[in-house]
Amino acid sequence: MANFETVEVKTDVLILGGGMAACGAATEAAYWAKKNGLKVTLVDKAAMDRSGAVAMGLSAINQYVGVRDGQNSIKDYVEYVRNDLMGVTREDLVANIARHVDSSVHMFEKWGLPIWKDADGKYVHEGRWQLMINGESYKVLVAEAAKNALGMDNIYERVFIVEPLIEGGKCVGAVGFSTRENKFYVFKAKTTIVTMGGAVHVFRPRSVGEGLGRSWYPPFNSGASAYFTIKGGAEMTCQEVRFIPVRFKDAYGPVGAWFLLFKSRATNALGENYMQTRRPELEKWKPYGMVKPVPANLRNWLMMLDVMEGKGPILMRTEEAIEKIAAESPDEKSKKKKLKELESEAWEDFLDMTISQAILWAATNTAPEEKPSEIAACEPYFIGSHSGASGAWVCGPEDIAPKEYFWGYAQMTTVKGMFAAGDASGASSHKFSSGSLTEGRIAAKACVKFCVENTEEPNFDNAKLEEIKKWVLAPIDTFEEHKGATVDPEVNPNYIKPKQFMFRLQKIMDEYAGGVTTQFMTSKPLLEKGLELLAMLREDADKLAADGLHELSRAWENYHRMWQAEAHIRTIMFREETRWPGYYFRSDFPSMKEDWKVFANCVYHPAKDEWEMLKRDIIPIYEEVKVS
Ligand code: SFD
Ligand code: AMP
Repeated sequence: MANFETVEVKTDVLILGGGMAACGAATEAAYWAKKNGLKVTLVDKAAMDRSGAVAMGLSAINQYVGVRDGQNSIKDYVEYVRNDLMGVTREDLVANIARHVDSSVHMFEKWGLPIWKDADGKYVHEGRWQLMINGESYKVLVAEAAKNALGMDNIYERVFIVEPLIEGGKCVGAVGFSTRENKFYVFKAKTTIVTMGGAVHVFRPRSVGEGLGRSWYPPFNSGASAYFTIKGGAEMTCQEVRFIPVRFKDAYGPVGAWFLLFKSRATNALGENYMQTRRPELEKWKPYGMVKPVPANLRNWLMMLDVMEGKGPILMRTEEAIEKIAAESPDEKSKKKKLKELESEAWEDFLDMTISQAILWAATNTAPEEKPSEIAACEPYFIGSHSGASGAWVCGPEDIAPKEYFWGYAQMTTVKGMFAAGDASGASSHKFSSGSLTEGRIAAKACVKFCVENTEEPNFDNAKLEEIKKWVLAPIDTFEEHKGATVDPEVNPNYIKPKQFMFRLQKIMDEYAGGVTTQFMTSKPLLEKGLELLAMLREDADKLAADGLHELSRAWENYHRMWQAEAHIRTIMFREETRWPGYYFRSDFPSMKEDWKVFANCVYHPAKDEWEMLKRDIIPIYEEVKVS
C-alpha cells in the first residue's frame, strides 16, 4: 500500500467544505463553541480565499428580503420560491433562511463588501430580491471572517474529503487525504456539517477541447456533498431537480443583471420575444405557468421551443437595452455620460464573477452597446442553493416546521450527528450566496446544541479505518502495479484513468438521462439503460488509477459524481410526470400531475447496497397564492 502517514484530528464540530455555507458555519460555531468550551474544525479541499462557487467573485447578492426596510415579508419570499420550483419546496426551511438572511447581508457590509447605494444611501436592487455589489473579492472577505473566527490552527486547507465515518447509525467524522503531501486524514467529530457544494461535470458539458473545464458551475464542486450524505445513509430529496441556467453562450456569463437591472429582452433570430410569442404554452403548466416572475425552468422551456423549431440563435439584446436606458436622459450630454456608465457596468458584471465572458467579448470584438450577444441553456448541474433543489432531507426549525419535518436539530439530516447546508441541503432553493451562508450559521448553532446535549465521544473501529485507508489510496497502488503494461499510461488494460472514467459517466448521463444531446428529454427505457450502464461503470470504479495526488483527487471526484448520477436517474425515473420542463422532460409522461405534487425522496441502505424510493408530503406553512 502507498506509504501515507495517518493524521488523526479529534474535534466537536467538523465543518466539511470552505465555501459560503462553511464560512457562515465557522463564524457562528466559533461564537457558540467558545461559550461552551468546544472545538470547531474546518476542512476544505482548496484554499478558502478562492474556493467554491464564489471563487471568481459575484456581481450581486441574490437573496435579500429587506424586512427591515419594509420591502417584503418572509411569506413573499416563500411564495416566490414555491412558485419558481413548481410547487415543490420545504416552506419551513425557506422561511427559516429568509428570516435570518438580511442579517448576514448586513454582516457582509460590516466585513467590507461594497454594496451599491443610491443617492439616498439605500441599497441598489438588481431585481426584487437581489442587491448589486462590487463583488470581485466577496469570497476573500467572507473567508477572512471565517478564518479570524476559527484561527488557522483549526483549519485544514487542501485536504480532500472522501468518505463519511458512520458508527452505529451515527456520523462520527470523515476521512480524506492531503492534495499536497502523502498524508491520510482521519477527523473524528461529535457533529459534522456537510457543506461541500453541488456537482458539475456529471453531464457532458457543451464545452469541448481546451474549453472543456469551462462551465457555469465551478469544476471543483464535484458531488462530494451528495456522496457523503447518500453513502452515510441519509435520506435525500429533489434529486431529480437539476438546474440548467440560461447564460451568455460559451463563456457562461450571468444574465440576471441584463434581464432585471437593464430590463433587456431576449429574442430569437427573427426578432421575436419568446416570452411573448410562446405565452400560450404557459397555460399547460398552470398554476405555476401563470405566476410572476415566470419560473426559471419555464423561461428556459419557452426559449428551447424556439431553438427546437430552428429559430435560433437566441440573442440578449444588450444594444437595445442600453440605448433604451440612455434615451431617458434629459439631454445629449447626460445621455453620453449615461452610456459610458452603462458600458462599464456591463463589463463589470462579468469581470466581477465570470471573467472569461469579458475575455470572450474582447476576443469576438463585442461591444454590448453595439451588438447583441448569444445566450443558451447550459448543461444540467446539481445545486440546491440556486434554482435547482437537490440535496439532503434535513430537519426544519422547531418553531416553524410541521412535526413531520422536525426531528430534533435544525439542518440535521436523517443520520444522527450529520448536518447539511447550502448546496448540500435540498428542497430549499433560492438561498444563493447569502442564504447559503445563513443556512451554515443555522446549522452550526444547532450543531453546538447537539454537542452539548450528546456528549458521547466519537469512536471508530481501527481495523475498519485501515481498510478505508487502503481503499482510498487504491488508485495509486493500482497505477504503480500496472503502469508498465503499456507505453502510454493513459491507456491500459488493467485500469481506467479518472478522465476517461469521467467521459464515460458524462456520455451515459448525456444520452440516457436527458443531457444537452437529447435537449434534456428522457424516458423510462432510456433511464433503465442508463442505470444498467452506470452499474457497469461502478464495477470499473474499482480499477480507477491515479499517477499521484492530483489524479487521486480526480479519481475521487468522479467517483462522487457517479453516485450523484445514480441518485438523479433513480429519482427522475420514480417521478412519473414532467414538472420542470426546461430542466428535463419525460417523453413518456409529458405533463404535470396533481398526484405527483410531492417530494420524491431516496435513501441508500449501505448494509444492503439497496436504494429505497419514497414519496413525502408537501406540507405548506403558508397558503398557496391563488392565480388565475
Ligand atoms: O447570479 C470540498 N451564485 C450566486 N449567488 C448570489 O448570491 N449572487 C450571484 O450573483 C450568484 N451567481 C452565481 C452563483 C453560483 C455560481 C456557480 C456562479 C454565479 C457562476 C450561487 C452561490 O455562489 C451559491 O449559492 C453558494 O456559493 C453555495 O454555497 P455552498 O457553501 O453550498 O457551496 P460553495 O460556496 O461552492 O462551497 C463548496 C466548498 O466545498 C469544498 N469542497 N472540500 C473538501 N473535500 C471535498 N471533497 C470537497 N468538494 C468541495 C469547495 O472547495 C468549497 O470550499 S449568479 O450568476 O447565479
Ligand atoms: P442569474 O444571473 O440568471 O443567476 O440571475 C440572478 C437572479 O435573477 C436570480 O435570482 C434569478 O432567479 C433572477 N433572474 C434572472 N433572470 C430572470 C428573469 N428573466 N426574470 C426573473 N428573475 C430572473
